[in-house]
Amino acid sequence: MSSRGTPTKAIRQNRPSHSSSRRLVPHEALTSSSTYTHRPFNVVVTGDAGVGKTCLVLRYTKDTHTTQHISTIGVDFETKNVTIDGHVHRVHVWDTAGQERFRTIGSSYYRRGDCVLIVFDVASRSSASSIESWLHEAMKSAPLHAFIAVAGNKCELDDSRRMVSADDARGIVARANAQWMAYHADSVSQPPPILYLEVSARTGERVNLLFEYIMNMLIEQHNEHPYAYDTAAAAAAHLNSSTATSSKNCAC
Ligand SMILES: Nc1nc2c(ncn2[C@@H]2O[C@H](COP(=O)(O)OP(=O)(O)OP(=O)(O)O)[C@@H](O)[C@H]2O)c(=O)[nH]1
Ligand SMILES: [Mg+2]
Repeated sequence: MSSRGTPTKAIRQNRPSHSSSRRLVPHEALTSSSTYTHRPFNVVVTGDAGVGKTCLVLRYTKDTHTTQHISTIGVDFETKNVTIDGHVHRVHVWDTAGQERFRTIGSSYYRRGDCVLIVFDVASRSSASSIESWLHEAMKSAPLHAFIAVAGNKCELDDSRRMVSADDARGIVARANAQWMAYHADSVSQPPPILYLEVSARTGERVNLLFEYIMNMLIEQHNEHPYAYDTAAAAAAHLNSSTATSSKNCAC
């Protein structure tokens, strides 16, 4: 991401839109808060081009589907309110482009990702092999508390089209999970294991379940570490730490 503001926005103005209601959102939206008790949860969706990230996001947020593949340029954004146990939670879902040339734009969004959702296509072996490299992207940029989930999309396809069996996928995710745990070996607490679920954005199968798991995990994390999710408290903490820093640097 360049320092000139929102290059994604500039790029996106030249592309056909998936939906007329889709909003172009500046980077600051990642931290915006409203009347909710915590800032929005950020879920960053990644994976190879064509695996169905945009379809998955649109199935979850709008319950719609298209058979067209219009490559995402940069990053798109959808938002949804979810009521759980009488509390309204807002989730921002960041739909990143799978094409190689946009990798650097996407990685800047990982930084505030509370969850990184890696999607692969069960009909594409190479997309499953890429899970590890997407996990490494998350390791480079996502916060330590980020929850990692993997979705094997297009699970409604019959066996003749399927190239990655459920067992193969579980093996790949287990290896990724071992790396994720090793990455946190020196952390005070170990992260939850990587979640794996097969879904179909086309039929909607298990899409809500996937996001329910993610939301429940994020709510649990929020309850354990409310400061990380409360913008007012975070701002106060930041102010205190900068006051501490400036007094430490004071020459008097
Ligand atoms: N059979 C099947 N096709 C799907 C499913 N989900 C998406 N597709 C198709 O896969 C193609 C790519 O979907 P997109 O959602 O645009 O893929 P993407 O991962 O966002 O691709 P990029 O934006 O280029 O990174 C489209 O033709 C979709 O209709 C699914 O669950 N089953
Ligand atoms: Mg897309």
